[in-house]
Amino acid sequence: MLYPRMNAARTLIDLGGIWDFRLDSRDPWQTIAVPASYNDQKADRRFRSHVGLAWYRTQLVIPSLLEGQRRVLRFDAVTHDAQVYLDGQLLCSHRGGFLPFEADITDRTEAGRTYELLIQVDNRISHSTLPVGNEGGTAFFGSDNPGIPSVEAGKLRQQEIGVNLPNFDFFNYAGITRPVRLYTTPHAYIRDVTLIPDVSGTVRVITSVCGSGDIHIDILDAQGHIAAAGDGADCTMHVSNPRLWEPRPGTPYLYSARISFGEDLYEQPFGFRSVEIRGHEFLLNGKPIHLHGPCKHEDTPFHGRGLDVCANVTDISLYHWLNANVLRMSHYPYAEEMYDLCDREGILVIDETPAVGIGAGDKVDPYKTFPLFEYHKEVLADMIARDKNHPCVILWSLGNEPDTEHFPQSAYDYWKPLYDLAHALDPQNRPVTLVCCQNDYTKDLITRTMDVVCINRYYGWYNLSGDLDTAKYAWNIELDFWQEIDKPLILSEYGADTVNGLHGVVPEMFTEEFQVEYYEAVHECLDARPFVIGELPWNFADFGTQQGPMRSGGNRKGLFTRDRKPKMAAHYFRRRWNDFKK
Ligand code: BDP
Repeated sequence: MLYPRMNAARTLIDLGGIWDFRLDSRDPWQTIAVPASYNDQKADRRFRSHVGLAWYRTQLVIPSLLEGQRRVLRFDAVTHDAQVYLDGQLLCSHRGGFLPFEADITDRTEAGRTYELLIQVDNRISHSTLPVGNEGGTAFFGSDNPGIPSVEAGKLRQQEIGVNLPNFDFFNYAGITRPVRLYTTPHAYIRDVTLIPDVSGTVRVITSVCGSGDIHIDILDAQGHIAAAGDGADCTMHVSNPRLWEPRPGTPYLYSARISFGEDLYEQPFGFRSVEIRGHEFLLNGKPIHLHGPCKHEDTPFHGRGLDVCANVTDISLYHWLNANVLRMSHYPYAEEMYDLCDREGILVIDETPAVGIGAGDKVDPYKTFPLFEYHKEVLADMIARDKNHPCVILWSLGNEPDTEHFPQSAYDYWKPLYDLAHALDPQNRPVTLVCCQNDYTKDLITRTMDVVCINRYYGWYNLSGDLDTAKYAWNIELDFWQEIDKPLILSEYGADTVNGLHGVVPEMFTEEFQVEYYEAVHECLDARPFVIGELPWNFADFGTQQGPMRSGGNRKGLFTRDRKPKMAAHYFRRRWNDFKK
C-alpha cells in the first residue's frame, strides 16, 4: 500500500487533533489527542487499565475543492481492531494494530459536506490476535501459583470481568496511534509501485494502476536531475555510475522514481543497495557488515505508542551518537515515518511482524490451538507490501520468541511456510529470520533453518542471575553449538534491568555498573567469534510495560532512561561501537 504523499496531482489532509472519545457508550464524550495511544492521556485509572471497546468521534469535512477527485480515508494504525462508521453507516473494518488500511469514500461523500466519523476500537488480545493474549491464563510476570483456591477463584473472577493478560512484555497501548488522513487522487490512479534496484544501476519499476492511460517514469537523483527514464507498467531502466545507499558513516544516497500515469503522479524514494548472505557473512553491497544497535519500542511518555516524529528524530540522532548502524523494530512494524527517516539517515532496519507470545507453556501446543496461521500470513504479506521499497529494510523477522522447544515439529510446520512466503512475496528477496527465545536450543528445529540465526539470550540476568563468570561459561557453551550451524548469528536481544542513578563499587544487579559489566562479559564471548555478525542490546530506552512483580516503572533495560538520558552503558556502547569503525 502506497504511503500517502502530496504532489501536483494529489492532496493530503491530516485529520489529527483533538477528537471526542469515550470508553463506554453511557459516558459523556471527552477530549482525546489523535494520533496517540489513549491510555496515558488522562489522570484516570480507567484509561490505563481499560479492556474492550472504545469510541473516537470527529467531524469529517470534505472541502468543495475536492469535487471531481477520488477521495480516500487512510488510517496508518488503529490498535488493535477498528470499525469505521461514516454518518452511522459501517465504512470499513480492520484487524491488527500496526499496519495501515484505507477506504475509498468517493461514492459515499459529496464535496462541500460534513460527515460524522466514528471509530470503534478494540484493545482485547487473545489466542487469535498478534500480539497474543493469555486467555484465562496468568499474567506474563505473574506469580499466580496454581492450586491455591483463593487465587484460582480470583483468576475465574478476572475471566468473568474480562482482563487483558498480554503474553508479551510491553504495555498494551491502544487507540488511534498513527495519523488519519484524507487524500485524493485522480479517478484513474496509481495503486502500487514496486521497485527492484540492483547495485549495477539497473532498476525495474512495476506500476499497478486502476483505469487506463500511459505510464511514464523518471528516475531522479538526489538533486532532482533525471538520471534515467522509461515507459510502461513493467519498466527496466539503467542509471550510469549509480551512487549506492549505505548506512552511515557511508552515504545513504537516495534516488526517487517519479511515475506519471494519465493525470496522476507518485514519487517513490529508493536506494541502490544489495543484501546477501554468504556462509556466515552478511553482505551489504557485496561487503561483510557487522550490525550493531539497540532494539527499540515505539514508546514515549504521554503518547504511549502514538507517533511522535520529534522523538523519532531524537532517537535516530542518539543512534548516531552511539555509533549504531541498525535498528530492530521490535516487536511490530513501526510507523512509516520511521522507515523514511532511516532511509534518509542511513540506519539499517530489521522489520518484524507483531507475532509475539505464540506459546502457552509445555502443556498446550500453540500451533494446534491458537487460530493464527491464516491471519499471520496476511499480516506478513501486508507488512512486506507496505515496506518492500525501503532501502533501510535489510531483514524480515517473522516474529519474536515463539515456543520452538516443547513442540518443535509443530513449530517447524508453522514457521517454515511463513519463511517461504516472505521470500516469495519480497520483490527484493531479502533474508528472513525468526527471533528465538531462550530455551533448549538443541530441541529447536526451525531457528537453524533461517537465513540468519537470531537469538535472544539473558545469561547473567534471568538465568545464572548476577553471576557473570558462570554466565560466560554458559554463553560459550551455547555459542559453540551455533558455530557448528555455520550461519550468520545475530544476538538479537541481551540486557540487564538498570535503575538510573543506582550505583555500587561492587556491582550488583540493577546498578549502572552491573549493566556495563554484564555487557563487557557478553562481549568477551562474542568478540572471539566472527560468525556473530550482530549485537542488538535490549533495549534502547526504558519502556512501559504492564505492572507486575518483575517490573518497577516498566522495563528498565534501556541504555537510556525513558526520557532519553544516558546510563553508563550508553557511554560504554558509544566507545565500543566507535572502535568498530576503525
Ligand atoms: C525478551 C522479550 C522482550 C522483553 C525482554 C525482557 O523479547 O520483549 O522485554 O525479554 O524481559 O524475552 O526484558
